Amino acid sequence: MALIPKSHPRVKSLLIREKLVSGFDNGLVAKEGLLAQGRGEAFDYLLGERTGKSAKSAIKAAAAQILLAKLSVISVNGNVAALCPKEIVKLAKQTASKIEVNLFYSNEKRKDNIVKTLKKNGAKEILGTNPATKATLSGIDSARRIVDKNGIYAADVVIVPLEDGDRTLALRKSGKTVITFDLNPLSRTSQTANITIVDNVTRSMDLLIENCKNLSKKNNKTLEGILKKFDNKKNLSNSIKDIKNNLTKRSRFA
Ligand code: PTJ
Repeated sequence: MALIPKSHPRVKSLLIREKLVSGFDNGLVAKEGLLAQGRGEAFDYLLGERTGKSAKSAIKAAAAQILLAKLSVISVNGNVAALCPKEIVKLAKQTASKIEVNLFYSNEKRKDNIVKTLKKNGAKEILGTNPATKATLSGIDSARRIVDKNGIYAADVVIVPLEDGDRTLALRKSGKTVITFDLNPLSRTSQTANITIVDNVTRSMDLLIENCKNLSKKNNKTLEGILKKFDNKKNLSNSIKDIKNNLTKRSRFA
């Protein structure tokens, strides 16, 4: 950390990268997770590294959807555990959501490390490690098919930050509503989820918590109204336009 001066023009991005690197050193993040972060960084750059209007409306819709859920579950992978463990626990507490560890590159030791980190940040119950409550999600071949029967398997709303497209599709096919955070508006996950927050999870997780807190005072009719007005395809197309407009603006100064 000391190697990155506070005055560096790219300090925010570099510090996020450091979280991933220490997450890798501490056995939370898969090697491939570092590459996933790089892909995210590139899209973040194109988006202007800010939470745009489209991301804000997806965050509001996501909050309404989580508050309307019978059972919402936050799926945690290595990258998310390294980037925002405190916020995951805060979101779960604010919305009475469950937390489940679910890895693409499955590895028991890494799962244990993620559980320990979440507990250190205040989580009480974490699903996804008990073989006695294992269930299988159909239509998916990766390790992500193994879920907890009291968690993702039973959920009506699943929050899947930094996801791969296969499981999003499998979750949708099994009738669940999927909320994702993905900086790439073109990814299969982004295109398949019900609500896609095209933003860096490190910026938007706090905003989601804040929106959940504010909307928790509203009745179901108001929450349903927010959802009715939200159109994920249109919102994704606006995120793509945000990239295009940002590039147009930047090209004037090139
Ligand atoms: O810990 P595991 O084993 O479950 O593995 C996790 C990763 C992320 C490695 C795995 O799910 C994976 O390979 O994901 P993908 O297919 O690379 O997709 C990750 C998506 O997240 C990409 O579209 C990236 O652009 C996006 N992304 C990366 N970093 C961020 C991000 N989106 C939001 N915030 C970020 N910080």
